[in-house]
Amino acid sequence: MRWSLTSALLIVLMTPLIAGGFVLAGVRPWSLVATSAASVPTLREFELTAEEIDWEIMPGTTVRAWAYNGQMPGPEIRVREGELVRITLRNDLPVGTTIHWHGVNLPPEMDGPVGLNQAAVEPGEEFVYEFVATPAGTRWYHSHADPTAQIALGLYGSLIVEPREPKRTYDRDYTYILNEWDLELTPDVATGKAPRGVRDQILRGGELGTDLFLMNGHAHESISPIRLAEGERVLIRLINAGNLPHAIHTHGHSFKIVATDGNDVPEGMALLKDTVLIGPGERYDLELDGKNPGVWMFHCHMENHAANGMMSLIQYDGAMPTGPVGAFFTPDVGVAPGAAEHMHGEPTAPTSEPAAAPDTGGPAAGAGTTESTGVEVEIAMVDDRFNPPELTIAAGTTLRFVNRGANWHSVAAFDGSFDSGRVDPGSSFAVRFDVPGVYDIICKHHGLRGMVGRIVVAE
Ligand SMILES: [Cu+2]
Repeated sequence: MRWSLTSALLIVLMTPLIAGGFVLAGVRPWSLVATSAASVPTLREFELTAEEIDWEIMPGTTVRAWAYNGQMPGPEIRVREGELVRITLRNDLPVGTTIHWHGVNLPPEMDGPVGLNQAAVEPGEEFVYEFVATPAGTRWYHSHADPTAQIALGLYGSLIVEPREPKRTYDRDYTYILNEWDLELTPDVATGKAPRGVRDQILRGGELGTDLFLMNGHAHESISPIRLAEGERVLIRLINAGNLPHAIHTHGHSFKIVATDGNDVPEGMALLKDTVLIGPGERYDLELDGKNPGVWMFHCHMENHAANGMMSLIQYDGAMPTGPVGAFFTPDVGVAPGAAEHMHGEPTAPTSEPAAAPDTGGPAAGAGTTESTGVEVEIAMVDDRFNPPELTIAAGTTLRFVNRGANWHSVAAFDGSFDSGRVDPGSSFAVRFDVPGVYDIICKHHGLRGMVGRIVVAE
C-alpha cells in the first residue's frame, strides 16, 4: 500500500480524534462530567496481582499472607486528581476476590463489593477497574470479598490522589497503614482447609484474635521510622485498615490534623493534637514540624498494641537516644543487634542451646544474685525488662532466660553471638557463657522500650 501525502495528513489530523474517541468510548457517563473533548484525562495504568506469599513481619516471624504484588501492604498507588486510572486486578489466590477503592467517588460497578456490585474475580481471572481519580486525598484500597479474612491476611494498600493544585507542600510524605495480625488466621483457615484456631473459636460475632499490631505490615523495630531533619515539615498519612481503633501518639511534638478521611480540614479548623484516635477505615493526615531534634516514640497509646508491635520512632537525622538504649543504637539502622562495632565482650560465641522448653513456673533460681558459680542461673524476662538487668557470672555458667511476661520476648547478644528468636510467655532459652567478657543483651521485640541488659562473665 502506498501512502499519499493527503492520506498521511488526514491521519495526522484525525489522530487526536481517534485517540480521544478511543479513550472516551472506554469511559462511562460519570467520567464524561469531568472530561471534555478539549481535555482528555491522562490515562494511568497499574496492575495488581493478588497472591499468597511468605511475609516477614519482623526477623524471626514470617507468616503466610495474601497480598498484592508480593508485599503487605500492597504498593502505594499515587495518581493526580482528574487522571483516568485503569487498574488490572489479576487473581492468583485460591479464592475469589475483588478490590474496593475506599474514598473514591466512582460508579457502583467499580466499587468492589462482591455480589452487590460485581461478581467475584475467580482464581486465574482478571478484572479491570477504571475510574477518574477524585476527590484528592488519602484514599486506600482493599479486598471486598470475605473482607474479614482477606484484609486481615494482607489485601490492602494506599491510594494517594494528589491534588491538582496543592495547598501545602511537605519536605517528606509518609504513609502508615495500621492493621492487626492473627497468627491463627492462615490462608488454609480462610479457604476452609483448616479449622479456626482454638483462641479464635472462643471469640464471638466472627471476631478474630490479635497477636501483633502492625504498621505497614511490620512490627517493632522492623517498622521504618519517621525520619526528618530539623526545620522540615512532614506529612504523616495514617490509614486504619484494621478492625480496632488505635490511638496514635507522637512524643515531643504536637501535630495539626490537616485532613480527615483524605479531605482537607478548612484552614483555621485544624486541631493541634498529640494523640489521634483513628477508627477502622478512617484516615488522618498529620502535619508535623521538625522543631524538636531527638529520637522520639511514635506509637499506639493502647499500650498492649505498642508492646506487641505498633511502635516506631520519630528520628531526626544524626540524633541519638538520650537513655541507655543509646548504647545499642546506630542512627542509620536504629536498634540492631549483631553490629560488631557495638560489641563490648569477647568475639567468641558462647555455647548456645536453643532450648525453648516450657517453664515449670518454679522460683527463679539464682535470679537477683549478682554472682554465681552454679551451673545454671535464671534471668526472668518480664514485660519490657530483664530481671535482673545486670548479672555477673562465672565462666561456664548457663543462663536460662525465662519469659514470665505476657508478651513475646527474645534475647540476643549485641555482638551477634547468640539470638534466642521468639520466646513465648512461659517458655525459656538457655545459653552457656564460656568466654570471660562483657555481653550486652537486648530483646529484639522491646529494645526500644528499654529491654536491654548486661552479662559480665568473670574469669
Ligand atoms: Cu492500637
